[in-house]
Amino acid sequence: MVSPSMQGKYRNQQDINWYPGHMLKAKKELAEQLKRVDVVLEMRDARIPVSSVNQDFEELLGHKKRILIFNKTALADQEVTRNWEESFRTQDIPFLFIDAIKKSHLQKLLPLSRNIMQQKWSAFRRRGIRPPSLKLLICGIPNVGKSSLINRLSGRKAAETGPAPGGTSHQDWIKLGSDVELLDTPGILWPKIKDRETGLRLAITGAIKDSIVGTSQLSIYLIGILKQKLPDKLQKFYQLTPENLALFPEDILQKIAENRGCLKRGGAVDQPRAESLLLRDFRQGKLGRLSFDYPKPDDEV
Ligand SMILES: Nc1nc2c(ncn2[C@@H]2O[C@H](COP(=O)(O)OP(=O)(O)OP(=O)(O)O)[C@@H](O)[C@H]2O)c(=O)[nH]1
Ligand SMILES: [Mg+2]
Repeated sequence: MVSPSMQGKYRNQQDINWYPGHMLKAKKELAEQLKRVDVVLEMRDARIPVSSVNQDFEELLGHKKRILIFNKTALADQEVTRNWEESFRTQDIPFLFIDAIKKSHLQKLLPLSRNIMQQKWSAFRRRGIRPPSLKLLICGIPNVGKSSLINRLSGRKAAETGPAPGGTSHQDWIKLGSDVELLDTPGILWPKIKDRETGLRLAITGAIKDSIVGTSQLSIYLIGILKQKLPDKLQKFYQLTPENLALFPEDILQKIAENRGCLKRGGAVDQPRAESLLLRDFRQGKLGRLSFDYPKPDDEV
């Protein structure tokens, strides 16, 4: 999935890993809860449907009934998302592409979950027993929007959310009305991210905390991709000239810092400030929609 130019650029650099103790603990606690839940909502990032797959879940969830939820669709390239939807339609696992903030397609989630339970509940009803409340567990990589989805579904601020990964530190059952309960869980990565490009994609979309890769490398990686995929947006948003765009990413970052007034006392460029600004603008969608994983390898970044 990695283009030759990108492979060359990052081949010799360190692996990217983030697996603090709380993730191992969260994984064990997740395993313990599984028998209590009816359906698992496994959340991935619509911009990186492949890079956001935690293979540990495959093992852990086994034959558990599951819905794949791809969140932050409003930040992903629309055509690429359509292609992903097409490719998932050929598989027999239910899935939804949603956006928790824009509230798109959220209304499909509970009917889909109930539908999955229909057979079991019909058996209850035949025996004259009222089915118990629907118990859903939401899991996924950090910062993908699990708690935000819960808040949207419940219509209140039931779960803690925030721009940095690690917002949810412990499991929490949240009631949605009288017949649905949802278990929020902390985001979990895996012990060893084998390829660096996957690590970079997880970091740029916010699943790995910035200090692991460093904002400098992340910004340079991002500018390289924006130059290729969204040059007009990059140029316009930061008032760059066409000549600026032809520069190396490091030099473009310098121009962004100058144009945005990211200067230290004395007038020298404050590069860390410009890096944080760029990453924030990108993550808020101000630089346009961008996908990093592609179902068609030819479209790779
Ligand atoms: N644009 C956009 N941003 C989102 C969406 N969902 C969540 N966010 C933002 O992503 C950040 C993380 O959201 P959370 O809901 O805390 O993510 P989480 O998966 O619970 O994170 P952890 O608890 O750290 O695992 C917040 O800044 C949210 O506002 C979405 O659908 N679209
Ligand atoms: Mg959370």
